[in-house]
Amino acid sequence: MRRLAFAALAALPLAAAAQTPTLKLVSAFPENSFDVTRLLTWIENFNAEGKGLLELNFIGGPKAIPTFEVGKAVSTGVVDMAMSTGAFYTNVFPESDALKLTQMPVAEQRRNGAFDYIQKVWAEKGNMIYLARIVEYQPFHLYLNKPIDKPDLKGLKIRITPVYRDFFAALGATVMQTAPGEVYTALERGVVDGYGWPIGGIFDNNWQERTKFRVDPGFYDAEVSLILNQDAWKKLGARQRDLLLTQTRLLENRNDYWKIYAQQETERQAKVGIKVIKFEGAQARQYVDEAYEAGWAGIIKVSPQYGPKMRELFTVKR
Ligand code: 173
Repeated sequence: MRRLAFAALAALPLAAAAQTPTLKLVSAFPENSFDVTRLLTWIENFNAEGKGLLELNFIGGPKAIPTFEVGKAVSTGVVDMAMSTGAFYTNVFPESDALKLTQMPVAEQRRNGAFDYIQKVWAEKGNMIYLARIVEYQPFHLYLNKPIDKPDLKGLKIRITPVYRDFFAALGATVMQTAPGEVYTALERGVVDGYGWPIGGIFDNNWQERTKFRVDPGFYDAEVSLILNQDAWKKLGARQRDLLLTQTRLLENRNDYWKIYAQQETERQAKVGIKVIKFEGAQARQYVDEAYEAGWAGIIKVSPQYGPKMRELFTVKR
């Protein structure tokens, strides 16, 4: 019996498994965030499909590589791949933050030329392959601990990333950048009066305990994507590339899920007593228009070369 078990074990392709080409992957979002849970399930499946051909090795979240360093790590090849958002790697190239401004689903971006243009800029300026957008339908919101009765943030200190900087600054806020991992402490210590974040995810790190109000409407669309170092891509063979494109696309094709998640998270916020400060009618329209105006002005200022074309490709004409 023991001999048999040993023989069976010896027959496993251990050496082959150890040699399977592997891409190192990190997340710029904290490990306990919902997107990461979803990513890990996907990786498990990827590795089952890719056995002997190509596998993914999840290294970790911001404890492995700090949130705002992840883009550099992918660009230079310290890691091969990452789940991140453009706002976290404006220190590689500033156009990265423009993806928050897309007004059509990524499926449409793949048809209207926007996706190809993103590929071009990401390769040229970031040494990156933009594989897939894996979060959509998640508008950003302003969350507050002090009430406001109009879109005026004078005297308020707000936690931001590049996503919100131009808009909240235009509304008069004093802004302070932190990684998601530092938001709770900033709220707890009263260092900030509020923060920007998408509709979903505030429960992942217990921010609901330190949040009184959400301001509606939301604005932009949160973008989280898979990016790959371009040199790593060049080293892959046809079958490996095919696996990578197929699997990342499968994940992207499930983005409709985020619509349900947005609804559930909205209800969950109401349940724990987070009150909604709601701008209506013309004031709401003005608020959202100002968000896009400030956002695009910021992008075009840092990228007169690509900004205007991105605006044209990312905007739905009304
Ligand atoms: O940290 C942030 O608020 C941020 O920029 C972001 C971007 C995309 C998804 C979630 C958060």
